[in-house]
Amino acid sequence: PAADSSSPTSASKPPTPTPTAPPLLPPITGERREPVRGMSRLMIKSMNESLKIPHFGYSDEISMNALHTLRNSLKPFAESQGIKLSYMPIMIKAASIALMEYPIINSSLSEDEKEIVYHNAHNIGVAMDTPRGLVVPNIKSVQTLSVIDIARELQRLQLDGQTGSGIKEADLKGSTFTLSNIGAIGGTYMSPVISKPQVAIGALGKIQTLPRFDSNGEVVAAKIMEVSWAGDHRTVDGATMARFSNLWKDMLENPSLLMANMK
Ligand code: CAO
Repeated sequence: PAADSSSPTSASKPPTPTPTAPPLLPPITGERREPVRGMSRLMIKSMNESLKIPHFGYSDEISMNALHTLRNSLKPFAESQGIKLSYMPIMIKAASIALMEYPIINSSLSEDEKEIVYHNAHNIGVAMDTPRGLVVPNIKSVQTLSVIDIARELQRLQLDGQTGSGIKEADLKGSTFTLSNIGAIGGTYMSPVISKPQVAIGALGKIQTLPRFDSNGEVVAAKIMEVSWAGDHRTVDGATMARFSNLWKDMLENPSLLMANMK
């Protein structure tokens, strides 16, 4: 029988077009270099020093429900004083009270590593993201300040960080302990880096609403924040860091304890 010319056969298939490669662009070469100046230069120096510190990490989660209520109730008073109250001043004050109980966290190891230097003042550094990059000014003698005083100082430093003249040198010097609120930008956990000659730093994660069990075993919506501490393991051990963190956490979860410990 004659072949059916309408049925597709291999002979009648149109030839598969050979893909043609697009014309190659010339490879991109060259690079852009810029001198490392200002804050970036300081960061290189201080981070190289930090590398010499044997870090350990410790993390925990904090229920922020009570602190959320406290902050909301304090906000109108703070506003009447011209202050925008965030969680930070309360967390800084709680850290100072916990430092009184665990002064080793507010210490330094001497350069020859023969002495531990306990600092009387709690000069609490606050990592700040500014148009010039990361800066860490500190709030001096937090142990003598109220939450409103701390909020006022923080606001002054934030304003300096955002404006032309920048943060003053005196505000950058003498930190004895640092908190880094990376959660204001995002993220939950962090591995913060200790700045010499300090021995500890805490990084605060983003406050999130997550399901948790209450004391009756019921699932509730809880405001949760993770904290990631780093300690210098030459002078601070994990158990001390855990106890310090527990005390700090207790005060944030139960602010009446914070009130009870205020001097
Ligand atoms: N989770 C959720 N919301 C947060 C938060 C957190 N952890 N921290 C702050 N917020 C909220 C505040 O409550 C505020 O909300 P409202 O306007 O509703 O009150 C808002 O975010 C802005 O807060 P803020 O950033 O102005 O104030 P702050 O006191 O909480 O933090 C500062 C100040 C300077 C710590 C912060 O702005 C900052 O720069 N963080 C970045 C730190 C950083 O870069 N760390 C990395 C160091 S290592 O490279």
